[in-house]
Amino acid sequence: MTMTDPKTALQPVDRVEPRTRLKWLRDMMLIREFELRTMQAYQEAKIGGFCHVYIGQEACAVGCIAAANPDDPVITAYRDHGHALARGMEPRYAMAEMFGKSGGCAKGKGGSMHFFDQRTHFYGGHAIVGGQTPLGVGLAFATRYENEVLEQGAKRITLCFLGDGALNQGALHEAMNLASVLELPCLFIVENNRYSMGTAIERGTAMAHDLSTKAAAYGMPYYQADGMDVCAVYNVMKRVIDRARAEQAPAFVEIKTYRYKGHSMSDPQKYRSKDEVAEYEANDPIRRLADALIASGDLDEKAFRALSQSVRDEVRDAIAWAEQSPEPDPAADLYRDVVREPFGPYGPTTPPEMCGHEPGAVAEE
Ligand SMILES: Cc1ncc(C[n+]2csc(CCOP(=O)(O)OP(=O)(O)O)c2C)c(N)n1
Ligand SMILES: [Mg+2]
Repeated sequence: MTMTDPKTALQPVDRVEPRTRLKWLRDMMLIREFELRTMQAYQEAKIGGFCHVYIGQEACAVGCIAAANPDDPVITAYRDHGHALARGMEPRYAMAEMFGKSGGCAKGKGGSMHFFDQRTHFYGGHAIVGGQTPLGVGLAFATRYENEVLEQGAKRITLCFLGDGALNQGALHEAMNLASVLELPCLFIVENNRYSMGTAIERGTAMAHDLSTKAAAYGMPYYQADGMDVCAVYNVMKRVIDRARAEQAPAFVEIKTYRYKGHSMSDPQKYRSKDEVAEYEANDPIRRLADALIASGDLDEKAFRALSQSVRDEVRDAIAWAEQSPEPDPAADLYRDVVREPFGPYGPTTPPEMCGHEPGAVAEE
């Protein structure tokens, strides 16, 4: 594999159908509304523990996941609500997890940072910075092994998202090395939002101005996308994914993005100016796509308002559902789905019970 010029390596993708771009708009709006309500519920002490919102970064998850197949594994860090929803996790299922209720995707035992949904091939939600990257390589190994050795399943690729803060974790470098040596179809997708907690990337990361050097160290092609534009993300990712799927090889993608809110719910944000935040907000990916659809005649303000209302209704319903979902039962649930015996026997994880609500068929174990 050789170094790739991110500007010339990718041909433009054909114009995407307006109907598809309207779906992306709704997906981004759903994530935004879900998280605004999450912040409110957190302030009302209905949600506990750590909570990191993705507001501003929605185009990354939506654009990348739109370019993948539904059975391509997705894995990410703790800022995971957007990826799970973009992947199709039911908002009820996601909100109940935020509330720590037994109807949540991890039965209320994971919370905000540990979403998981096997049926949509969403493998978490991981709180250790960079910890998901060796797991992403393991998923890529599994899909390649299934396809080539067991002759089961199509060629798949793994979307392994990470923050810019994970660039300096040893685990990432071991993972990238292995993916390259074994030629595993793992896409390392860096959501470069410029900060790792309060540390600006150039303060903590060598060669921050040119992350292609990270890819070059492991012989991987490097690509770059504007994360404030969902169509641009899709355009890049469609080509990257098609190529990685065909070649069954890794790649490294940098998506330039920005988070509007603090790192977590308690962040005085002394490390950046209000003007900087306002500059990015003025280039908001949701407004940008809505304006483009209005300009092309595929959306009008009335339809946009109706879309906003439907998203608000869906999230309100998710909150109502989460509120009435039962608390986990400590006596019955504490050791459920926990591997206790060091040498087995291991049983399969039991699928979450939706407490009377079943959003779709549960994947076969
Ligand atoms: C191994 C490890 N070290 C430190 C932390 C504490 N920590 C939590 S989030 C975070 C910042 C990570 O930033 P980045 O990867 O850029 O992701 P972002 O929050 O910007 O999405 C740190 C240092 C941790 N969770 N894991
Ligand atoms: Mg970051």
